Amino acid sequence: PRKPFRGAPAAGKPENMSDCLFCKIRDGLIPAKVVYRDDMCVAFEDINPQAPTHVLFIPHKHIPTVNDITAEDRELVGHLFTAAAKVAQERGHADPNDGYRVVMNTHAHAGQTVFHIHLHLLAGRPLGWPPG
Ligand code: IU
Repeated sequence: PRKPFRGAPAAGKPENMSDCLFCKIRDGLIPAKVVYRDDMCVAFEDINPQAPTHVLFIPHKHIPTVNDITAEDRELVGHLFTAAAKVAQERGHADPNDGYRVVMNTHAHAGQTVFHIHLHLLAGRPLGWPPG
């Protein structure tokens, strides 16, 4: 398994957002190929794509993991899915003969390496199941 990029935030200790890679991409401090942006989320091409389409959808709000999503984040998290579906459709992946996968990894066994939630959109090739 891959090593965590920054390590999981220590329990009970607030994540240092100024040290968050994806907060920096959100703010344009680190360059990324942004493909979609609105008032709630930003989407950009994954730097190490695992499929012909590999786009990451992040909320503007810094939320470290799925464990940290609260009831007040419901609209935000749902919005990540509608944004991902929109980009998938624009790229032709909404076709039943094509298809795509959306996934969020959480902590060590799932291989989470960046602790700002991100919805992966993967498409453009047959995707094996179950995932590794
Ligand atoms: P994960 O679910 O936390 O494992 O996904 C992190 C993703 O972020 C992974 O696919 C990386 O290739 C990607 N990424 C990126 O797009 N830009 C970066 O500067 C870094 C990681 I570091």
